[in-house]
Amino acid sequence: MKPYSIPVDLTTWMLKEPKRRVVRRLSDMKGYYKDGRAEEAAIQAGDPVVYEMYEPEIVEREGDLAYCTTTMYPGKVGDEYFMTKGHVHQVRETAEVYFFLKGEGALICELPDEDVDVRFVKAGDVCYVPAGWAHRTVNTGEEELVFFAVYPGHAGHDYAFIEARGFSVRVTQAPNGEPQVVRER
Ligand code: PAN
Ligand code: ZN
Repeated sequence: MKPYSIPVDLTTWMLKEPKRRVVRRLSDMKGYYKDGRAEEAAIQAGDPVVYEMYEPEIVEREGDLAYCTTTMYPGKVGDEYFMTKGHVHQVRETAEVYFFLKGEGALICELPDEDVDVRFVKAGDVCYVPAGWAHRTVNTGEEELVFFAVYPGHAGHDYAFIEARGFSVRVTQAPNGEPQVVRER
């Protein structure tokens, strides 16, 4: 790999000409939301895009850094805000830095069977996800939530782990309209 630079659109924060663009619709994450009926109804009603990810380079080599931006759209399934699938890194000994660029939301981090941490974030916040912690982002706002993430190239993404056991908390809209953290177990 050689040194390079790329422009970023300072309004949308999109990376210009990403090598890979991943679009996740609600139907790509069936079973993730608590309210299965609301999830199915939303899929039938148009299957919204929940988030997109833009990667400028495909980096998998140890020693290099992978980075990407994620744009999450506003929305809910039942009273549960739109969220990412969430994952733990395949190589557990790899951390990650998130820089929130637009919007407001929550970052759920969980060290399986040990600890869980939910922090409410907004544009301008930098978050550190330590090695071994599973992580998921939630858009609690009315506009897009955009963030930039950097992590070791060889980290890998273990989605099956979260698909099987979920996180121990969910972020939902309380009757007063504010986001709240609800424990699952
Ligand atoms: C992020 C996430 C991205 C999408 O770049 O991959 O926000 O979330 P899911 O990967 O859980 O669908 C990251 O944490 N990379 O390691
Ligand atoms: Zn990650």
